[in-house]
Amino acid sequence: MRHFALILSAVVVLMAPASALASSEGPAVRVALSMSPSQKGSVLRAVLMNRTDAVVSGSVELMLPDGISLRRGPARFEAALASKGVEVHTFDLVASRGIETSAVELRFIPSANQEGYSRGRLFVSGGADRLTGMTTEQAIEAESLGTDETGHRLFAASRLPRSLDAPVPNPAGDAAVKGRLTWYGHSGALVPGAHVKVELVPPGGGAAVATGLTERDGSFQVSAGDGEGAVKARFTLGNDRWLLKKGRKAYSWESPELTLVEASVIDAGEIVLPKGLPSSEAAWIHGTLSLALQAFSDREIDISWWNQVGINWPARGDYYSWGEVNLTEPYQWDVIGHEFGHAVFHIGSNSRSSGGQHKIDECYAKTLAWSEGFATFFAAVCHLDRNDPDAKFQFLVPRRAPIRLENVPADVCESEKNEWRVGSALWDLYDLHGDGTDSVAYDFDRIWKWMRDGNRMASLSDYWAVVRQDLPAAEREAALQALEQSRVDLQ
Ligand SMILES: [Ca+2]
Ligand SMILES: [Ca+2]
Ligand SMILES: [Zn+2]
Repeated sequence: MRHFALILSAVVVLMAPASALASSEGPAVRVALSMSPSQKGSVLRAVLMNRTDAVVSGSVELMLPDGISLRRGPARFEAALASKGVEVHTFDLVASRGIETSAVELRFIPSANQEGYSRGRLFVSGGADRLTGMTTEQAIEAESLGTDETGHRLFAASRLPRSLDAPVPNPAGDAAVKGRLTWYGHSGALVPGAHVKVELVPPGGGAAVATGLTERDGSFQVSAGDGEGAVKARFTLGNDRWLLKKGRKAYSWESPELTLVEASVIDAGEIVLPKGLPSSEAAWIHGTLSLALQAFSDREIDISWWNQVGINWPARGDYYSWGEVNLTEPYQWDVIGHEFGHAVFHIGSNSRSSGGQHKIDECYAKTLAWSEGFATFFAAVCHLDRNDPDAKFQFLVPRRAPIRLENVPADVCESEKNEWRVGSALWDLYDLHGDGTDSVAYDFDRIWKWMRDGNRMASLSDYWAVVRQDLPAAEREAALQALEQSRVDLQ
């Protein structure tokens, strides 16, 4: 047994570099909410924790659903949290009527970044005398219709009211279903549900009789051959490139029942995920990942290397580990882009990375800075405008947010051992905003090709060696000037 244990630990050590845990700095202020009954009604308790060594100032804002109000006191006030400080605030809530599960949200908005925030959220229900609370995970569990034998956690989608087309003969001779998938995005507007797996399944469960994918505009048409009778359209947030899940259960929504018509296409109409429910927010993550896919597909870049990546939500932290992306908040587009950038880096290139502690404004191992810097750059390619004179993020590393990529603050450690500067050097190579000594703009297909060309690259200098070799002599100096503007001092 002793030998066995030794062999096992050797295997773990060998595998670690390829699947290293890469996590970004968490929120500067963490918010936790809980609900408890009191003699007068219901008390919401908010615990605010400053996780940094500095004072963090900002505003606290309580957002209540219709039918619930605050007995007294302001719903918004200023706060300054001491270094590593913890503050507890309580709010007396009054419900004017029976409340169906609705979200109570408390945001901490730092003064330094009015666009960014961290939040605590509690799903409350009950009556005038007493409200009870559920965490996001409990609420997702509660609204789920259950799980099926194929490992899907099922939810109900509905059909938006509109008149449906009558069945039309299908030239292909199959019984087929068409329709369109949408959901409510972070802004509250309906957005198309692209790149989503669609299946036709028997209403009582069982094997799918047809499979397909939604298009970029959310539309789909799937064929069930000579199938007949009732089916439901089932939408799973994933495709060949990723799969949204909690633990081992994929997130899936089922439409109302449809009836197949022999050799005809029937119209399922516009299928929409429920508004305001936490499970539907998994779709925001899917929408963000669609931009990562489009960064490649819009440029017709080969992605045959890209195996399906598991996306775990809600998770306890934002990190990439053992081939999976773990996420806390579905609205954090830049954090999601960064963590998925780690997945792309690991799966699509054989670049080296290393784990360990890292602070975005400090210097450390250049291999760690290389992998972190690339992940941040990838988030920028997915989301930021190449012409932006002040390209920046919103939620990434709240301690220093907004993280400005085109204009790095002077106090950030100067070297290729710093991830912020590695990310900004790659950004200058790519962006169209000429500034300082940056006069180049290579599109992502070139930048990705160099990632693929490199062999065991372990730093930005290693990357530059690959770029340098590929560029015509006349372009080398300008490319080097663009990279070195970020004070990365390449070898
Ligand atoms: Ca540029
Ligand atoms: Ca630039
Ligand atoms: Zn990272």
